[in-house]
Amino acid sequence: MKIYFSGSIRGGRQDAALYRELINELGKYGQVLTEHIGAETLDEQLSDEQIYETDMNWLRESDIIIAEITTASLGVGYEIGEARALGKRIVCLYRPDVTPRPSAMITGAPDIELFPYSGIEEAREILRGIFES
Ligand code: 6K6
Repeated sequence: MKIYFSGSIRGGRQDAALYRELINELGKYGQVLTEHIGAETLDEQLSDEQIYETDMNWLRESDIIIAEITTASLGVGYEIGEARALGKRIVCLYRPDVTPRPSAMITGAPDIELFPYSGIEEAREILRGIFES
């Protein structure tokens, strides 16, 4: 199982530690192609063109995309749209206590599975349900 985890980078890094925990959890169910999303420091070596090319290849390769959408990010929204066009299974997690109403283009889209949650323990339960059912 190849998992594409999507989370905010230039949209804001306030949830980076939570992304790390989610990525860690996802590692129990498959290979997370995008572990760097949880990195403490950002790799500034790659050009934007290299980032785009690499990420699009990983997206095509992946079986499922898990996006944490609490922090609004253009890149995450773009990846969700591309994943939909590629026919991938898309799961979006968000914390309504922080972001009660994520973009309607995500919450209103057919085929996108949406899971509100309050913290890592609840996220673990949700992921268990997704990967073990
Ligand atoms: C980040 C962490 C370590 O190195 C980096 C360098 N930057 C990026 N590397 C890989 N993917 C990126 C990078 N910047 C954005 N992305 C992709 O866009 C990721 O797959 C994220 O899910 C998404 C975040 O978009 P923004 O608009 O918040 O940056």
